[in-house]
Amino acid sequence: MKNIMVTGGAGFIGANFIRYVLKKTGFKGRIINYDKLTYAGNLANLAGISRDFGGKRYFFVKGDVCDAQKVPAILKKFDVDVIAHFAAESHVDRSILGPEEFIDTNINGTFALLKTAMNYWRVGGLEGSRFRKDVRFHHVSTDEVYGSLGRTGYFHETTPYDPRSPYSASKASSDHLVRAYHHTYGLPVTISNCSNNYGPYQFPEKLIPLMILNALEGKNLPVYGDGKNVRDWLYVEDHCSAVWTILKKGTPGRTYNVGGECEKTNIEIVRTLCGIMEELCPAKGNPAMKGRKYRDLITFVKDRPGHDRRYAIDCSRLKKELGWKQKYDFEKGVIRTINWYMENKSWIKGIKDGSYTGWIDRNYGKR
Ligand code: NAD
Ligand code: TDX
Repeated sequence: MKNIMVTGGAGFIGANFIRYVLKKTGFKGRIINYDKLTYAGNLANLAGISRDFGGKRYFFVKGDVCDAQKVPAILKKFDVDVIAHFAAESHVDRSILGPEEFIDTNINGTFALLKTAMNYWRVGGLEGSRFRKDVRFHHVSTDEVYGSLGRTGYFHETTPYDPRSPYSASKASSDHLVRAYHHTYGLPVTISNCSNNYGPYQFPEKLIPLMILNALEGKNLPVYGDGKNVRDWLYVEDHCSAVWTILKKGTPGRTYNVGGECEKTNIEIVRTLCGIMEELCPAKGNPAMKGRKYRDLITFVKDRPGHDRRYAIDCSRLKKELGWKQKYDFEKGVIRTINWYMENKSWIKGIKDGSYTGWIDRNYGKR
């Protein structure tokens, strides 16, 4: 791996992945962060990286994965040999309110990338395609493609797809396209299906950061339905190490499930967060709390339409075949996450006042 294009590298997981690869793996090549900078993309997620590696080993390019002119130009300009495809519309609630962008980016965007990667990496004609030996297309996907579980059982790599929200349907569709490009043309792809992530730089529309920020501001903590839906939680750095492991050791054409082996109901999560926050930043000392405890803010609200009841991942393939394992247990991960949100007030301010969307890369084009 010499030149890795990370799509969606200004988002939550993509930015953590770029940090992880440049700082923790010994990787000596270049990373090209290709991101459209939607509401979820924030170059402040990469501020230190840009300062330390910018223009030498880290490059940002603002662009849409659907752009049939720009993507090939970037692959050529940087001689990209690996694509780590994180870019997506990622929030289930938004997909319910407006699915169009999910279809455009998640399905058509992945299709456009596959076509371009194939054309750039192919050696010879379309019939019986052959590819450069050193290339890889890694597609980052979700456990939500498998549908919803009852009280028992796990999602395995062989579990039939049964997506139930516009978000998961769009991700399932993109997974099928990625696999089709492998089976039909031989494109060297790998796919990972991961459970719920949490950690630094997560946009505060998702459960954990939303609850932390609302609690700090003394606002209600909205729990959908009866709060008994179950998710399997993984600290984001463990997801990054999983993707890196798959890039290094994964078999082309293979899918790997990634999970925290940490099932919790939503209400358990919210109560745990409240408890840990009482220790780290007691409500008593928080003027916004006006004498209440964080737990008093918990409010049950109308359920999400079509709300999947339980997700649980069996990630034994990744552990047994590639030797990956999680490093962070839930308590350790959550303490790090709460501390990060308490210490990064200017990042939060940028999101709250909208100023984070004003970032542009003034050096691109001058390099
Ligand atoms: P995110 O919403 O935080 O970030 C998405 C990034 O993609 C943003 O920077 C955005 O600007 C960029 N983007 C969106 N549309 C684009 C387009 N058309 N062209 C280029 N860039 C575009 O998402 P995330 O939580 O970091 O998720 C990253 C990936 O991981 C997604 O593919 C998601 O489906 C998958 N995933 C997420 C989780 C999770 O818990 N967050 C779990 C499993 C899988
Ligand atoms: O305010 C809330 N209250 C609440 O009860 C929010 C935002 C969520 N929830 C519930 C809904 C879910 O059961 O918490 C659970 C987690 O919700 P989200 O953080 O929105 O995540 P989820 O819908 O599970 O999807 C996430 O994990 C899989 C990511 O957003 C996806 O991108 C990923 O593929």
